[in-house]
Amino acid sequence: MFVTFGGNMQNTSRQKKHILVLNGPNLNLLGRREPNIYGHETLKDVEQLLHTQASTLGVTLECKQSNREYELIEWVHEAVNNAQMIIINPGAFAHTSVALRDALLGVGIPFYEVHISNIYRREAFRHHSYLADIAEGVISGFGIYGYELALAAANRLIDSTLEK
Ligand code: DHK
Repeated sequence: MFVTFGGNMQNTSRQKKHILVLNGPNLNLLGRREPNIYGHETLKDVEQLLHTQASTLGVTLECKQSNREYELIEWVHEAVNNAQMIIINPGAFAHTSVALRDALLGVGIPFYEVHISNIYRREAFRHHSYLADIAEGVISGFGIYGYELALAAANRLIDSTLEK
């Protein structure tokens, strides 16, 4: 059972740890998309890595990708029923979507924002994220390793919340 205290999710059963991993537009093209920037691994490779890491950590994961803003928003809304943390690579929606920001604010689930590339070393329009200031943390420029860092950190954050 999940209850909300001041916007933070708490698992009163102290058992299952569940994390939602969301990838936004064009991340389905990982592996073939600008490999000099995004690397050679596919999204499937990334998700497999995360599932392996999750089972070691004792966390369950749900990984989803969409090119549609509304779909990502609906998944954020649905996460209120089962996820204690969200890891999201919003793709270009980071730089455009007030609606995705509002959805994350609306559910109050803590989240980490991940970017494969270092967005601050790229075009100026990528330097601003509508999510960054409401995220627990932002990881940018570590390649796909950024997802693994986010998962490790999310697991620790959930543990620290459950201990309280
Ligand atoms: C992915 C995208 O699709 C871009 O629109 C962002 C981000 C950067 C990434 O580095 O993962 O600007």
